[in-house]
Amino acid sequence: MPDPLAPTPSDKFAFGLWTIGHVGGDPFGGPTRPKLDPVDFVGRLGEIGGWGVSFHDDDLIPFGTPAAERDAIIARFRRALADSGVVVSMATTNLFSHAVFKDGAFTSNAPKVRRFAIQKVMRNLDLAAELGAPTYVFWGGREGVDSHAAKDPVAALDRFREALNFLCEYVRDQGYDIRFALEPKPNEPRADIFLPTIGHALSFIRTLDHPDMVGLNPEFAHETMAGLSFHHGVAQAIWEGKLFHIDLNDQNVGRYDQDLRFGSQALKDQFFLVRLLEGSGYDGPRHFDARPYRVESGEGIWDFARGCMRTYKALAERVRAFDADPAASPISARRPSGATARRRPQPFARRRSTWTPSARVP
Ligand code: GLT
Ligand code: MN
Ligand code: MN
Repeated sequence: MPDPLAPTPSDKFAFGLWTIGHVGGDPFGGPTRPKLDPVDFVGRLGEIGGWGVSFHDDDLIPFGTPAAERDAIIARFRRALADSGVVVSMATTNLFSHAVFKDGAFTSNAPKVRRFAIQKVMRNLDLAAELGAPTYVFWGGREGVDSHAAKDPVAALDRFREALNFLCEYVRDQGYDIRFALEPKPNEPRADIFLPTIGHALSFIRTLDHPDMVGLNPEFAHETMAGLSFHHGVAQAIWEGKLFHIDLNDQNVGRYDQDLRFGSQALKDQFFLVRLLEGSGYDGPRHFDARPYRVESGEGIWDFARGCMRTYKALAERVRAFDADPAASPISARRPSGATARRRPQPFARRRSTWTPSARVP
């Protein structure tokens, strides 16, 4: 009998190269396992039923790689995608590792850094389009401060908006079929990061020139770090038509960004999250931004990946049982349905015209 919890491509499970491929380093210790070749990564992911892969530019093509070598890496990766059947479900930019971004990328106080950051995104957008990624994520890890004296937060939001407006125009000019998804996080690696929560990001999107092109990539760990209900945050993103992508993992309240295995900690929260996603009509990737434990190695990292996917399917199965249980009917009658989600107006779209720049704090 087939295993009902075995992942299949129709489940749309996806992983970033930096997740299962994480080498186990943390702020207090170096790597504990070797780097995975992206080609082996997609081959293995396809074998275990994964559907999509995501990557930062630097995950695939190390920073500073000469052009000819870059082309060879891309050609090799393309072949691996074709052989494995794995699709590129999302791409993003590393605007946080290199020292040039030590004080931010789009919101750096240095105009040269801001320009370089935009060029780095444009270059990887070209690759994302070439490889068919429908979604491009922006996680502004360094877009913040460690001291409030260091940056004018109002000017920083202007700069952030200017960068996204420019990049939206670029995507339109090139005719790429790509939408942007902002990933909020309250802190780490900066003491305070701009656009710290789903709510902040939703409000910011309304101020953009092309708000329809921009949505969210919320992450369970990040919203939980802020002490908020991920379930309610995701629900509001769905309600506004802004859930473009999602980062699934697990997290303890009040800790550093743990990126734990999906369903390893807040099982009840994850149950209601799966119920919300499955009932809402969301048909995007179920993307795991989780990292195998530092003690893990070899086959263990793939057990970790399988565990994320199986747990999602196990919870989806429990959700179906819950909603079919007459004892739960007073609750399941209020289940979020796809029809409801589609019928919803998008309130921000109607309110957009009432927003003017002068309404902001000068
Ligand atoms: C980084 C971060 C993640 C983001 C990635 C996308 S990078 O690993 O911790 O939450 O999703 O830039
Ligand atoms: Mn995280
Ligand atoms: Mn993430």
